Amino acid sequence: MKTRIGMRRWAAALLAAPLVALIAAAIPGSASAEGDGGHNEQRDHWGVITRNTIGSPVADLRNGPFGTFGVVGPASRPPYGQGSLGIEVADNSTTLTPHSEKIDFGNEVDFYGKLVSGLTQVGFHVFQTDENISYGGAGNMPNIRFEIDPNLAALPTTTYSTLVWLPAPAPVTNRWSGYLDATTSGTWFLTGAAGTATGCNLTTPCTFTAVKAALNADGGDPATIYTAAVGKGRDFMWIGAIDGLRINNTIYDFEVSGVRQRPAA
Ligand SMILES: [Ca+2]
Ligand SMILES: [Ca+2]
Repeated sequence: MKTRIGMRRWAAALLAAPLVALIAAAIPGSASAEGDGGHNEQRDHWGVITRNTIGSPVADLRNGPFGTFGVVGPASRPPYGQGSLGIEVADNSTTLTPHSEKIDFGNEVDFYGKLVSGLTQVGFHVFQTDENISYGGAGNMPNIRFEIDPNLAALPTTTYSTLVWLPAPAPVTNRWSGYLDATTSGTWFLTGAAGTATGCNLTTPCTFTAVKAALNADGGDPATIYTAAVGKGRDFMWIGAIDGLRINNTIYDFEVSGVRQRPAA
């Protein structure tokens, strides 16, 4: 009986869906599937996080890069769609100390309040160049950053830290990498007091599993996410691109038209 009611509701929803879409398309200003950029827009909350950006770096939803010249096949084009997030950060262009720039391109809405312990899949594809390695070594790579409330019992007044992924050197240069899995490669650290308390700081970074365990060890209120971002700085000059950021079961496909969500295979 229950199944039959469920089926009827499902069938009714299926029949109603095209009608809703038609109405949405017909009413100016209504939220359609493509979105209208209005107040109820859910599609794309991604952009430069102003608080975390220093200097005048570039985070540009761009076409390509297609290359480097002479490279053919899948490594010569963005892994998803036609475009990517181009990042350009200089190392000596502000009057601040250090003089380097910083960029965070992220989302301050959709991850807010979610549990750090709920992060199971994280990673991206990168376009790394030999020039970037000459500027800062093989470890000169962009990062994934989650601003979080660490909620550590030992630090009751510490409500902010950034959980940062330091990728391992890119496996290939001057072309697109495959998927770089942040849960199994590179290291993670926490900024500020939470880094000191957990032992997962910039000097002694941890594996993904270890930093999650360190945040969980005290029990009580769990660590929660404020924002998610990809970014670079402040350290070395870096000019490259990122595409296919994965967070759990969603792939964020950076395109000129915006950030498209794709279900992870
Ligand atoms: Ca793309
Ligand atoms: Ca806790």
